[in-house]
Amino acid sequence: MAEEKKKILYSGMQATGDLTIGNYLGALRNWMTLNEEYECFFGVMDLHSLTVRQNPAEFRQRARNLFALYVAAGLDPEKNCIYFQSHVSTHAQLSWILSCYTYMGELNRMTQFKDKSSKHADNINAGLYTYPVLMASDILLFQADVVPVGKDQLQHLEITRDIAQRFNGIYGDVFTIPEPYTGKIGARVMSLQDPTKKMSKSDENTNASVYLMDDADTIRRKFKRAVTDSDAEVRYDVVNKPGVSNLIDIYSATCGKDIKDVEKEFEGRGYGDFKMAVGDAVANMLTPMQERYEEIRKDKEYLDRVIRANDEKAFYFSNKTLRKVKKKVGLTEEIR
Ligand code: AQP
Repeated sequence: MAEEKKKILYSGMQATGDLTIGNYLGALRNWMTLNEEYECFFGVMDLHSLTVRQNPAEFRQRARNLFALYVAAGLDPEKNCIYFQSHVSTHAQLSWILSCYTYMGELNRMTQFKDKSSKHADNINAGLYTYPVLMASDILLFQADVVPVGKDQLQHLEITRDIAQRFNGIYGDVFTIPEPYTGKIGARVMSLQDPTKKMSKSDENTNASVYLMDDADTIRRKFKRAVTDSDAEVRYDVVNKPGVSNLIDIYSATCGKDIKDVEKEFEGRGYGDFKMAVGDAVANMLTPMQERYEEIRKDKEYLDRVIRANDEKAFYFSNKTLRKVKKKVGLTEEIR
């Protein structure tokens, strides 16, 4: 019997900072098992990262490190397509075409543009504004059926669907209309210094985030200094005890324990003990990944080979869509 064709899943991360345990527990860790059910494409979204000014030398390193981390975290580059967005020219090309099918009124409604422009008031560039069109292109090029998105990206997935439906309405069925991924979603990890906002890789306060490459002492120190409250009871209550609740979430996601069991485990033990346990658990989770990462990062030949093969696969796949789009809109065919 012919094997049933897997649905396609698309996701990626920006190289805007070193990955945090938020990126890991919230996304990367769950990507590992998705390839059993889906054909997966994961991008290093380096073009998106340019909407914020980057130091070129650091950025180049960081993007390569991000790729190596995908592999170190357990993403098999033979079973998933993991690649650099900037190496695959179809992204930029489709993005231009789709920007001609996107209305300013739609982009004006994007809340992330408003948030990011207030954060980077000295650099409100057009890329920040048209970011959702590039994101739509990423997804539509691969004919993705599903996209794992956090709440803050849901609006961008909706505009992706609108653009695709508009295009299909004019030219026939060109794009698959993507759905949000509804499977198991990872934990939402909050800042250790301000538990009302999410942990972010670009947060300037390095004590607010635990990075995947932090050593065990640094991790323990960051958890020890994490902002909590004064009543010393390890109890889950996001509204009144956001700091402790965030630590419970992290511990629960790291050890695979239920929140109720975590509360029971630390009943009457105070915050000092609890913070130490969270620090130890996170350090133990990260150590094997850090060791694999060091090995992979040193093996230039292996990394180059895997990057080349995956870039080619991503180009081959996405170019099928781009060629179709170009034909539909009436661009002349290339003569080679
Ligand atoms: N704190 C978090 N908790 C759970 N999941 C998170 N993700 C990010 N932060 C948390 C998930 O990680 C992926 C990374 O997506 P991205 O690189 O495109 O950017 P982002 O969501 O804006 O992540 P950051 O770390 O906050 O980056 P900056 O600082 O550049 O804005 C996504 O799947 C996201 O849901």
